[in-house]
Amino acid sequence: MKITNAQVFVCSPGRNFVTLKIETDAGIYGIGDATVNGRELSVASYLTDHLVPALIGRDASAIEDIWQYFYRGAYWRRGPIGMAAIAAIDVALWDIKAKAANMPLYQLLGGASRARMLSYSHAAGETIEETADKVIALTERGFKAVRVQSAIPGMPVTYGVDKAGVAPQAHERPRETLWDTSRYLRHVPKLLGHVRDMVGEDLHLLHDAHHRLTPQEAARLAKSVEPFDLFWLEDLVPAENQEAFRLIRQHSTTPLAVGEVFNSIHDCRTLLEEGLIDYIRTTPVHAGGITHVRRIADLAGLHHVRLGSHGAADMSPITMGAALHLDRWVPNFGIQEYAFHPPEAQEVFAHEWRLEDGYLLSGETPGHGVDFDEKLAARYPYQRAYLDVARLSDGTLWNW
Ligand code: CS2
Ligand code: MG
Repeated sequence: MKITNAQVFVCSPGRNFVTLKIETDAGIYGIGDATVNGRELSVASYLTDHLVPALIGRDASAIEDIWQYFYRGAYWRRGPIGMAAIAAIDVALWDIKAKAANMPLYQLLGGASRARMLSYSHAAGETIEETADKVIALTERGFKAVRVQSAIPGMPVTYGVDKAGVAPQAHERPRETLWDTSRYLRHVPKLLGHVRDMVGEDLHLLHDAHHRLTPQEAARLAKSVEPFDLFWLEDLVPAENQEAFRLIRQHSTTPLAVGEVFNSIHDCRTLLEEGLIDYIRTTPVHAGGITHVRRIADLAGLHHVRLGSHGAADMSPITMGAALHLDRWVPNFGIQEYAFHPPEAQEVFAHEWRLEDGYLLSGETPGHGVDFDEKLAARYPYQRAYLDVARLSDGTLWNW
């Protein structure tokens, strides 16, 4: 089966997405997600200008060889842009192979290890009380796990909490937000303690520190929230320095999750091999597709680490589809994040996967079960948008 065409679409149904469609001489096509929030056009160009010309004419069934060709053959390996481009090709080819085999994609990976996947979504409020109410509202929708974030008194804007519920899309240049670690470290134990008191013992509670702390501050926070029995604390520290997690591990048994910004197995090898984390957050679109996340998941499994893939709304429903087929197969599954996509995106990316009583179901149609409506997508043209930037009160540029 030969690849006859590959097209890149950049559209903005509620937010920007980059989609790759690969067509073959068998009349079967596959789609992949290439979205990197805030750098969409870079990935689109990496595909259109550099990878697609060398993709046309190749054997669509040779997924591994194509992955190796574009990874090793690039010379400039790794990095979020190149790995997202390779990921889009990889997921589209897995979609094609599963359609050609007339099987849902998880069957090609080794079949189902579970029927449904535990999921979590986001509760965030301006106050601790409002946040608790939103947590309870998600439990009433069936969620067994909820990520808990709230505004921090004295900080005008806090990550994950915006009046509209979603960070406003900054189009001219990034919105600059203020960060104050001391206020944050004092507030979060109160927030999580209050919510735990309100919801009881059974509900899984998660929290995302979004890369804001130093290892010492992270160890302090992880220790301070131990009484609240969290499912995980996420992204406590920027993880370029993987060894820094040894300090956190020595001071606390609170489960740790890292990895949504990782794009290769090398970004997490020490974390996994030394058991410094409990969940790895890599996801098909950012970490080289199904081919590479499968390798990361297998290494993680050797070291008692479970897969807890990133599932924010700024990755298209294609990535959710691919992730759920991985989740369905992977023996060391932990949890799947699901932050609801904008309604326009739900229309452009028709999908079989669905949420039911707090669990996600992958669907059984051949492929990953997600489609892409090119005509409808054309109604939502790309609009440059930036992620926020954070600064400390003295103006120091900080991690967002
Ligand atoms: C967050 C993301 O869902 C999460 O865990 O870290 O929403 C993250 O802020 C965005 O994906 C950044 O584009
Ligand atoms: Mg996160």
